[in-house]
Amino acid sequence: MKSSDLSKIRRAMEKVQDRKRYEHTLGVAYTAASLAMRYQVDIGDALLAGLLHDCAKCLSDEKKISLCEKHNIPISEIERRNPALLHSKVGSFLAMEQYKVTNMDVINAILNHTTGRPGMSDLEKIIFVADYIEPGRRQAPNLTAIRRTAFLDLDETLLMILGDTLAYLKESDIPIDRMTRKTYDYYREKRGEEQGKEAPGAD
Ligand code: DGI
Ligand code: FE
Ligand code: FE
Repeated sequence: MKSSDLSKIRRAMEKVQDRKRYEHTLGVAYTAASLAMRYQVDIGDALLAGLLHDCAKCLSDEKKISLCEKHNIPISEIERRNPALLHSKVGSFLAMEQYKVTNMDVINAILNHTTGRPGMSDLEKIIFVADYIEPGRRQAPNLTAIRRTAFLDLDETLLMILGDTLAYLKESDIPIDRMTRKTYDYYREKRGEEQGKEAPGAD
């Protein structure tokens, strides 16, 4: 991806997003680029996925639903009840159709940025994490520790974010998407297996 293409996409986001969302978009793109440097992921891919991750966020619920219906994108029961959840799915569709992104890792990073999924690539993890820790985010608990951990251990950071998100959703009585819990369980089990292997004397 040429830097002129990235500038074009940045300007497009400035047009389709309100000011606060655009500031968040820039924060995610640059935070993702920093994490890409740390974890040796392509910096251009991180910037592109960061810029586009919320490209469908400012569409109305009706528009998100009608785009899904028009293009045969399935809507789950929980998405129908919480159409805001659809912005990742619709965003990954628009990234392909409207912004002509062909790199499937970038598309998956957009698609999975809200709930995560088991077995994420490093780029997917980076966008998921950058979305939560970018400098403009202020309200989440434990941000200081999560930001520090992001530059030490990506899987541990996923667990911290997913744990806090699940707790927040439960507390607020907001229905939980099955994938959010599945992702949390997957990374908790993965950590358990890794710790089991590292334990002294374990065989
Ligand atoms: O689009 P952003 O606000 O930048 O961030 P995001 O795409 O991660 O969306 C954040 C919102 O998504 C936040 O309010 C929590 C919510 N969310 C995450 N997992 C779930 C969820 N909402 C529901 N209903 N169920 C989930 O499992
Ligand atoms: Fe989002
Ligand atoms: Fe976001």
